[in-house]
Amino acid sequence: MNAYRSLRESDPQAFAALKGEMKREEEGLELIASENTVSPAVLDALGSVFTNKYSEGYPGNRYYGGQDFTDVIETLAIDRAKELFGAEHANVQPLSGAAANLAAYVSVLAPGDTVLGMDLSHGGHLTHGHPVTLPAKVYRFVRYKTEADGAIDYEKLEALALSEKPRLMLAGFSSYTRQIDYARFAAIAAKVGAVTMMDMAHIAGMIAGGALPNPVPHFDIVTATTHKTLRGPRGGLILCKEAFARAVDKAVFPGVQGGPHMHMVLAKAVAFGEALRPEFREYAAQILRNAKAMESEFVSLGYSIVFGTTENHMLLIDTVKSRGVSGRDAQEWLDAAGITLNKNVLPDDPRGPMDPSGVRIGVPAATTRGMKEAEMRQIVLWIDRALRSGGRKRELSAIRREVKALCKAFPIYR
Ligand code: DSN
Repeated sequence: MNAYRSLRESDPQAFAALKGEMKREEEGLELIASENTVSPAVLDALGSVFTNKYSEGYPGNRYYGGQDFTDVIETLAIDRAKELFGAEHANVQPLSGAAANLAAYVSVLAPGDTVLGMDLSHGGHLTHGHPVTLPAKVYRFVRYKTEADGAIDYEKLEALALSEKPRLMLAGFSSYTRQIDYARFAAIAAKVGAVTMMDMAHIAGMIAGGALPNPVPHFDIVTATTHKTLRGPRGGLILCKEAFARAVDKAVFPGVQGGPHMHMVLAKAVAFGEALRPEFREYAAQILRNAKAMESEFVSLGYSIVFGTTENHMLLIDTVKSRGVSGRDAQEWLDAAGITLNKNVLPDDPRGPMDPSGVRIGVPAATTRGMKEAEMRQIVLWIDRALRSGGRKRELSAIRREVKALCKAFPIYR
């Protein structure tokens, strides 16, 4: 807490909110699949003087002076990202995953071009062509779906590609638990002459840690965020084949962004350095073991697992089918019990996105604080108790006390 002395003294109101968030994170269980907790070194980088610096351009070729050290850190981040994923080219400037995806589209598409992307309720992301987004107004997105068993039917996908003749075929997801067949996907794209793109935002850390197959050799362009399983600062990343490097760099800056956020670039370099260490491989493997432990406990309690099973860090549970509780109630009751997750639409969900049929659960943050299979099983029992509680405050408070005791044994920032 002493580290924040200046903030406490100069702005007690802002400091009070920070203190509240620190307590919330330490005392609660974070199960939002896209969240994680960064190391103290990444936090140091984010709070550094690099936030003061403008650096439009790229290392060795900037628009403003004073770039001696920005060039050092951006080159470090680029080199580490390339090493981590075996990529030919890396752009570490995207401010977020949405910005990375937008820049990727701009780099290869002309307005009106057709893109195949995964349907939102089947696991795709908003930026993969949902009608409310800007890319969907500029490009023509055609969205593919998953099958009843949770898999993608590649024969159907090929038929769709042959009939729609996309310029870009996009793989990737934000609420999907199965492994994509990268080679098959790329082979279909090759048949129709489409550029291939994979959004690996959710699973970048598991890929970096060797727990999941690497899409980079198969795809022309791969986008990611750096703050999910990769456990870095909030931000985006684009990896691509050398042939796309110039177009991608131009699309990021000046195409869709201005000055990069260099404190974030420093933090990315630090996080990539951490992900290159052997401990990170163990972390990625434990994420997978923890997700499977949760799955088997949910199955033994009779829960309906969406997409059939999990092959990554997250699970989707049909709470309506399993316990007659809507996704919104489940999220609210669990919040009251000190367990944070998000309500989530399920494939072709008959309910709206603000009160859908299920929840998404992720284990990366709990795994970061050292929790293993036994804790995962206990967490599932608490979730089940909360969903059976009918929202009764006394029961949710009792669970919260138990959650707090467990969290105390697994501190985030010692
Ligand atoms: N909001 C992120 C997620 O939760 O999956 C994706 O951008």
